[in-house]
Amino acid sequence: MQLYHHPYSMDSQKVRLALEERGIDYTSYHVNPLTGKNMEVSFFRMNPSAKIPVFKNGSHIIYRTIDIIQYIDRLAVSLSGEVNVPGVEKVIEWMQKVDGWNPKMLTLSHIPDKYRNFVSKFIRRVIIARMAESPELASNYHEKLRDAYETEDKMRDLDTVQESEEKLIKLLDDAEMQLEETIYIAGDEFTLADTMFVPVLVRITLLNLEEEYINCRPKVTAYYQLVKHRNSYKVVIGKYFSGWRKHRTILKTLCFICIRSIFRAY
Ligand SMILES: N[C@@H](CCC(=O)N[C@@H](CS)C(=O)NCC(=O)O)C(=O)O
Repeated sequence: MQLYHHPYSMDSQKVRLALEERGIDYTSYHVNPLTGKNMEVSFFRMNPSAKIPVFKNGSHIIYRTIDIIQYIDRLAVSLSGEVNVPGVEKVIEWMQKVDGWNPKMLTLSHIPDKYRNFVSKFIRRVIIARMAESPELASNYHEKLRDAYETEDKMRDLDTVQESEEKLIKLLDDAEMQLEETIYIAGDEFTLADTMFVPVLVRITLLNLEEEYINCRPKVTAYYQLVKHRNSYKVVIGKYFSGWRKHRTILKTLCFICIRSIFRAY
């Protein structure tokens, strides 16, 4: 089994937490979308959406995060011979609710224009370079270029950013209410709904928005502290986000883009 992912991608974190929690071994491939690695022909041919994560088991390839997580669950159940836990509807309901929030707009709106434009321009150049290498994939690459321009337009529309913020607030308010009654997000056991929800909190931390979104919700704050003790959290998140490590990946990425831009090596 292979997972194509990146430590900073929220959806990748969801899948990796599920894999760790279920104790499933896999081969890990890092694909950094900020350096345009997701546009490389071999990856792009397998996955023309260029999005991560992608999970591969033999010839079976799964692209949607929620589908990957449900597949992992079925795999774990069949490996361990256990029957599914009760309360599964609540778990699915929460998984879908969390899946409904896309972090893209909120994230981009908190990156200074200067850096955002620099990275976006670099990615567009990478797409054009890969398109020249593989003209047979041109229409798919064109679609990614269109996406990139559309995202820039959306960023200028304050309503889109506000919509994303409102959706996040609703999700966190619902979580706060739920956590008044249960220890975890879909009951008193840690479930796949939690593996999906924790990365949302991690993204808020990464954007330095804890004060605004987390600390004002006491139940969510306590829950976040609790899940940080889990081994899956330490492996998937802690390893990359504790102290100076948080800055290392970002710095490495920016250096890569700077050097490639200087030498026009896309
Ligand atoms: N396939 C995912 C979406 C994943 C997604 O949006 N991934 C982001 C990173 S978290 C990505 O790969 N962005 C790069 C791009 O769009 O080119 C799903 O539908 O659940």
